[in-house]
This record gives sequence, C-alpha cells and structure tokens, in this order.
Amino acid sequence: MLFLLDYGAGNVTSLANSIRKLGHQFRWIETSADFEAATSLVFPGVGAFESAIQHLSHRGLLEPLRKYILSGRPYFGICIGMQVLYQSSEESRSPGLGIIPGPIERFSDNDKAVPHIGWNSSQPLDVLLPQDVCTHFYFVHSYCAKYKPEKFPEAAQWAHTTTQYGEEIFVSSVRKGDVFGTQFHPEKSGGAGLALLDAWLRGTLPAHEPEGPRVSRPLNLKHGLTKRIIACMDVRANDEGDLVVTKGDQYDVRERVALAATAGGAVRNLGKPIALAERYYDAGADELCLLNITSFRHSPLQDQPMLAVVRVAAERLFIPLTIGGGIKDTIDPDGTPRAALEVASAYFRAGADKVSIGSEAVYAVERLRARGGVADGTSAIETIAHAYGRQAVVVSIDPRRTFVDPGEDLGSRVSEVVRTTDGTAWWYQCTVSGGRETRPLSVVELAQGVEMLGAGEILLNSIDRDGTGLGFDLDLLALVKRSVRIPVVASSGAGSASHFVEAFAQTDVEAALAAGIFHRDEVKISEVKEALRSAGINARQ
Ligand code: 1PR
Repeated sequence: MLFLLDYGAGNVTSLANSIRKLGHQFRWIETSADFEAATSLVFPGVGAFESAIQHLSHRGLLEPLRKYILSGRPYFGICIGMQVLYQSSEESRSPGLGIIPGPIERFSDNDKAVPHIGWNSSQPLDVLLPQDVCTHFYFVHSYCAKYKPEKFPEAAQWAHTTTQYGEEIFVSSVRKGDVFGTQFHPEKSGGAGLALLDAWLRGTLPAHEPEGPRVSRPLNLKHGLTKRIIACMDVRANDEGDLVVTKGDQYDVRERVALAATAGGAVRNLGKPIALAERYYDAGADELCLLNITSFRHSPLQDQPMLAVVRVAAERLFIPLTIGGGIKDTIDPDGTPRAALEVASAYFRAGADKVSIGSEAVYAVERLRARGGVADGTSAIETIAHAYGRQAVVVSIDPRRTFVDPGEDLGSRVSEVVRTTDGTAWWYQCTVSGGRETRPLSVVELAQGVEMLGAGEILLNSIDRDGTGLGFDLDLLALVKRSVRIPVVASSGAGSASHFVEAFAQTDVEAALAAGIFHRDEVKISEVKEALRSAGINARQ
C-alpha cells in the first residue's frame, strides 16, 4: 500500500493530485502504526526544515519514519522530504534523520538571487545523456545539499543527479536502492515530473550505480536555470456575480462604454479562469498566477468561488500556482477573527504553491519603519514565511510614477529618481487597494522592507505600464533588482515577444509575467520562448 506523509505545512495537495492523475491509490499516514502497513511511502515537503522535524516529532512520527527508511522499503522524499535524510540543516536547530552524512546549507546570495526558484536542469552522475536531452524540473528552495564528494565521500555515493545554480553545484536527487529523494518538485514539473513520478510508482525508474569514486564536477559557464514566463489572470466577480478573468488598462478594468446599471462600463470579461489556465499550461507557461483583485473588500475565507478555482486548477495543472488577493488578518462576517496565516493556509490546502501579498505588505513595512526597522514576527509575511518557508511568500508591488518638480527636496529618495534627457524626473511610489490609494513609501523602501521581513520573491507591477503594451518599465526593474537579493518578476506592459527579450537582456530579473497579450492571443508563449532562445537566453521547451 502506498502512503503519503503530510507534516501539516506545504502543498501536499499537488502531490496527491498528481498521484491520483497517474491512476494510483494511496492513504495518508495517520499514526506510527501506518508505517508498518506501508509498502511504499512518499514524503513531500515545501517549507521549513525545522517545522517539518518539529511537527513529525510532536506526532511521534520521526523515529518510525527513520526506521521505515532504514528498512530499505521504497521511499520518495521531495524537497524537505529529501533534506531530512541528511544530518543537519543550517535552517534548523533540530537535527535531521542522519541517514546521509553532511549538512543542508543555504545558497550563497553573493552571485545570485536566493531562493532558487524556477526550472533548472538535472544531470545524472553516472549516465551520460545525449547532448540534446536536457530535462528541466521545477525547484523552489533556499537550502540545499552542496555537492562536495571529497569532503563527504559516503554522501557522494547517494548522489544521483546534480544541478548548477550560479557558481554552486548541489545535489538535485539522491538514491540508494529504493530510497529516492529529489530537491525539485516532480508534482510541479509538468509532463517531465509526472513521467518521473509514474516511473517511481511503477518501480521502473532505472538505478545508476556509481562506477568509481565520485569527484567534483567542473562549473559550466552558464547555469541551467531558465528565465520563467508567467501567465497572470486577474480574477474578480463581474456585475452578474460570476468569477471572470478581467484585464485593465492602468488598473481600470471596466469597459469605456458606460452601462446604465453600473457606475462605469461593465467589467471586462476575457474568459473563465480554469479554461484560460488550462490553455496556458498546454502552451508551456512556466508558472501561473491568479490574483483576486477585489478581495481587499471582503474576506477570502468566505470567498468560496476563488478557493474552488484554486482547487480545480491544482487538480488539472502540474506547474506552480501563485494565488494573491486578500492575504491579511480579517474578521469574518460572524465576527470570527482570521489570521493571515489561516487565510494563506486555506489557499495552500486548496493547492496553491505560493501566496502573493499586496496591500498588507505595504502596511507591514510602514509598521516596520515606525519601529526603527525592528521586525516583531507578527506580520503576514513573517508568520507565513515561518510556517511555509520564505519561498512560499511573494509580495506583489503596485508602484506608480510620481513626478518631481525641479528643486524638490527628496531626501534619501534622491538616489531612486529616474531622469530623462528632456529633464522629466520621477520616483516610484507605492499604492494599496489596487492602486486606489497612494502611500508615503517608495518602491525601494518597500522591496527592501519585505525582503527583511522574509518575502521570497517580488512581483513587480507598474500601474503606468499595465495594459499599455509599451513594454516593461526597465528603469523600475533595474532599480528594484539592484536593491534586493530575492528574485524579481517583471510585470506590466508586455506588448510583444521582444519586450521579454529586452527585460531579460537589460536587467537581471528572474521571470516575466504578462496578462493581456496572452488572454487576447496576440502573442503565444511559444513565440516568447523562441525569441528568448534566439537571443541566447535560457528558456524551457
Ligand atoms: O492587496 O493583497 O488584496 O492584493 C491584490 C492584488 O490584486 C495585488 O497583487 C494587485 O496587484 C492586484 N490588483 C488589484 N487591482 C488590480 C487591477 O488591475 N485593478 N491587478 C490588480 C493587478 C497587475 C498585474 C497584471 C500585469 C500585466 N494586475 O497582475 O496582470 O500588469 O498586465 P499586462 O501584461 O496586460 O500589461 P491585496
């Protein structure tokens, strides 16, 4: 009998969905006795090493898990499920299971953004692949087992594949007998991931036995991490109450022609969220983003249609899903208080991989600055990152250009001012509630504040460029990118495939997102990827 181990945090729903999709049945480990009945076991985990170990230990499952693995019965550990096999983690005070010698360490962010997020290649240590075979899998983590065969020769016997990120080579999968672990997420790696999972479940995954002592691998000139192309769906209820994908121009999502029944025109309807999401999955999108753009008005825990959309999307699409809108402390209509962590947990349980926080991130950084830069652990960013790991927390920023009068005193923000040759100058000011309210915070102050609080990624919109098709705001991207060490997703303004090439060639952003051109089928995702490859930029097939 196949069992799945859930440690209570992280997106296990996606793995369960993948296994069902592949036609296998499973049960959840409830008590330590279930380990006796298990003939194979999958332990998926996104999140934090410490939470995983603590949770397993409190439920009395840690020792039974170790015994199960040492018995040699089939085991598949994913991400944290692989990391716990090691002796220790820099992320945690609690030791790991100690089955593989060596530590789990943090990536260095001297030469690259951390977390490592995206599709990277995985190279077997003992089997030579033909040149044109390069399988990409989806990674999302800040900590890894660095590949140091001379220092940990016994651990090197376990190593199965390695992957290069920046100038570091880490172990991307381990295997000994029937014990297998991957740092990447097969359940989020599209067809390649499902095929790998299926092979393991059927017992047909070929084993590679080391042919001799393992030695260090030379660094490639370029790592295999691809630039991600993300399709974004802004979702809201239309005037009839149906959830639709809409799209604004500079955040105005109503048709220009006014209807008698509404203040402005009708809400633009570009399609149904699931149908569009399936189209983008089939078209090769690397990631999907669903933003509930009016959820600042009410509690998303009452917003069952959005949760239902996430559930169905996660059942059908096996790539990462980011869900945003209304991730904050709320009070239900019956007076029940709901912490942001609880709201986020509902989305993770429904199948989201990351949550995106907008307005609440601005308020959190304002509070942080009022305390003189001292974090107190209470913000939505901190509580969610603590439970699910920082890679699960995206902050969506909605900046707008604020023009500067000649001679205006901008204090320390002067270094953030963009000046054009005709003398026009502006800085980027943050907004909340979908651009409806401007706050006294610059985009750099916000980006650095959320990084300090524990955000794992920035989704960088531009109200000025949204829906215009004029291209990404390259000054804005470069400014934020050089201010933080976490990955930045470029958003707003894409009008052609060449705009993506421009963004990646002229700034170091890790991903680029578009909405309107994909919804209206003006540019295809495959066209964007071809343009990137022609320009020598890594893109997943
Ligand atoms: O504040 O935590 O409830 O989150 C609300 C979320 O909804 C935020 O992420 C905010 O950016 C988003 N949002 C709110 N109002 C709007 C609106 O359009 N009226 N949409 C909105 C933001 C921007 C991008 C868009 C890109 C690409 N949408 O998501 O998809 O600009 O568009 P393009 O390629 O067509 O140019 P909270």
